[in-house]
Amino acid sequence: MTSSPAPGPGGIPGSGLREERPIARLTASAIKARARELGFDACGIAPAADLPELSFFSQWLDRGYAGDMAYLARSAARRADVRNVLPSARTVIVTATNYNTDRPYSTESRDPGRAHIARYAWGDDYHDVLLRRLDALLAWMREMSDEGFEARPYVDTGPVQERVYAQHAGIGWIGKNTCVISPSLGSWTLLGEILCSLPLEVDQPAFDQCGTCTLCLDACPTRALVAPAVLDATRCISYLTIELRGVIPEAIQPDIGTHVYGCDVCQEVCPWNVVASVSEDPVWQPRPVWDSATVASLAGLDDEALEAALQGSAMSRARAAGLRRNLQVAATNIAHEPTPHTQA
Ligand code: B12
Ligand code: SF4
Repeated sequence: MTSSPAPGPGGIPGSGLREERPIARLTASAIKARARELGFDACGIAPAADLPELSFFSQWLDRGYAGDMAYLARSAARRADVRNVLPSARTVIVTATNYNTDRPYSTESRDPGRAHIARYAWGDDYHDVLLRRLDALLAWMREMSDEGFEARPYVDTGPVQERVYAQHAGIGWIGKNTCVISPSLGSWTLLGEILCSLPLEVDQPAFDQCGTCTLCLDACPTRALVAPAVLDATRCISYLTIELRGVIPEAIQPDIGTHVYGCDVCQEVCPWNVVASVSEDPVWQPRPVWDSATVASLAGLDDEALEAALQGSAMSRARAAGLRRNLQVAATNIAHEPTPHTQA
């Protein structure tokens, strides 16, 4: 994923030709404008520095909150600071992309058989979409730069604490639900970044605007948010339905309801998402198979149809077997749901 530095200024070696390159075209504001043209909804620049929130990560691991996500512990040293990933890094260019569509929230559903799938997974795989856009941004930066520089683009899977850099790039603050909340976009955004050796002008960090609100902590079906901005992933439906291999612990299964892939509840109840921006970008629009899906409709698909539906989607991470396990839990929960006659 490392991009090789572009040739420095001064011409094309051995050709006798001088390369024409106007100076100082690669400014922070030019990068942000280009990012918008490429489909990112926000872009900011954070310093590659000792940011105070970076230290929470090791405490979080020590408390066992990462569960079976062993890759997080394995890469802890690199995650502690982007300069452990790219020693020359001076700045982190952070992008946020709104993936929200106009469909209702899971918390608004009145159909007990409805299969809830996390909003970010309804369209194309965001890793591919955003990495392509970051590659395009980086290629443009190289064209515009008078000097060679080192850079690495990442979306989600890199050893980078993306939310911390997003906060320090002024994109939004880390909310009590741990999501980055932008005052203008809400929290339905996906992050991507370029670690960069250029000393670009950095932004002011975003400031916390959660105030006294605790709606997300109160609404979490599994009480995974153990304190403001502290998530015990082992209790989070997103972890249980996407990351966890094997059997979901029986005691927590009833609380999962009909969430069959990920969970959006702590964002759906957030006041900053009440009037959330909606994206018209075709890549985020729900695939017909997930739109209005029920547990029964998905359980009725054979393996071939399920694998085809997962192709090119972020849900391919769970694979058909994982989805079937989750559908089984959801079907049991529907069967145990009290009917209007048995309700007190
Ligand atoms: C592992 C992981 C998960 C895990 C753990 C999530 C978590 N909250 O830690 C699980 C599988 C549960 C998960 C779920 C989801 N994820 Co996820 N996940 C990641 C990943 C790969 C690493 C996150 C990480 O390092 N977690 C460890 C904790 C310590 O880090 P953190 O959440 O960033 O924590 C900050 C705060 O919690 C706070 N904090 C922590 N401890 C303390 C203590 C105190 C006292 C204080 C004040 C603050 C504080 O500061 C932390 C920074 O250190 C990132 C991508 C990346 N490379 O960063 C995506 C990422 C965070 N996930 C993302 C998404 C979209 C989701 C889901 C919405 C998907 C879904 N709908 O199911 C849910 C959201 C659940 C939630 N409320 O967080 C997006 C978030 C975008 C955004 N706007 O915030 C990211 C950034 C991926 C991306 N590239 O867009 N995810
Ligand atoms: S994603 Fe769902 S389970 Fe996880 S913290 Fe948010 S509300 Fe709780």
